[in-house]
Amino acid sequence: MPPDWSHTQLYGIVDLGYVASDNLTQVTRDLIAGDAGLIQLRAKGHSKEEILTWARVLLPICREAGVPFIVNDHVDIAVAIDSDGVHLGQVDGSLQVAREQFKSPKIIGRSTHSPEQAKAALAEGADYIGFGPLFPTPTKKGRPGIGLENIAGVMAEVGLQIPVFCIGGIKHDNLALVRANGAQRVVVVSELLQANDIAQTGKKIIAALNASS
Ligand code: 3NM
Repeated sequence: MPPDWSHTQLYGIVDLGYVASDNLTQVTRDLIAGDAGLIQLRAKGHSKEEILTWARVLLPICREAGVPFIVNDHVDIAVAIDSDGVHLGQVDGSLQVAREQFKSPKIIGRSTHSPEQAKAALAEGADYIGFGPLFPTPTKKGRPGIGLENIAGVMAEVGLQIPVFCIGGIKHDNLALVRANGAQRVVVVSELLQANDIAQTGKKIIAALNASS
């Protein structure tokens, strides 16, 4: 069984769009030190061979820390390295088919971009969802921000059953607003990966999520 990540508030993505390949290990360690409770390897545009190589290096780092390691997009790579799970977008196929590829229970997440997609992912058996992009973001170009107005509804309809990670353009500076609209968990990519001190920034993000005002 993967470790219990169900109380995780910060999901860290090691994104090759921001991290040089020779820095993946250090960034993964820094995200874990910043209390990211789930780590994903995201390497859009890279070959399966490269991703497999990187995933093999990062998995044991996460295992040792007790943080589940999730592979973005590639079920076959996740199966090959026996990762803790896989994250699939809207066009990446059925969650059930993905689940059947693994020999043991795994964490399977889905990106969702509307309340309808969020509910459908829950019905389809997702273990968690991403919900966004709340704001337009250079990390996922070409998508409009969906805004904050549907977070509370999705939290009520989906978030009581599976973790909902809000994503897309979230920064320490807008966290109070994001939280005020109902978010309890977030994925922060560019701000974390571009921070001078990733670990300290991660902790600051979690503190802001838990602030009382
Ligand atoms: N998925 P940043 S938004 C990887 O809405 C990703 O599904 C999204 O990066 C979605 O924190 C996104 O730099 C990018 O905005 C998040």
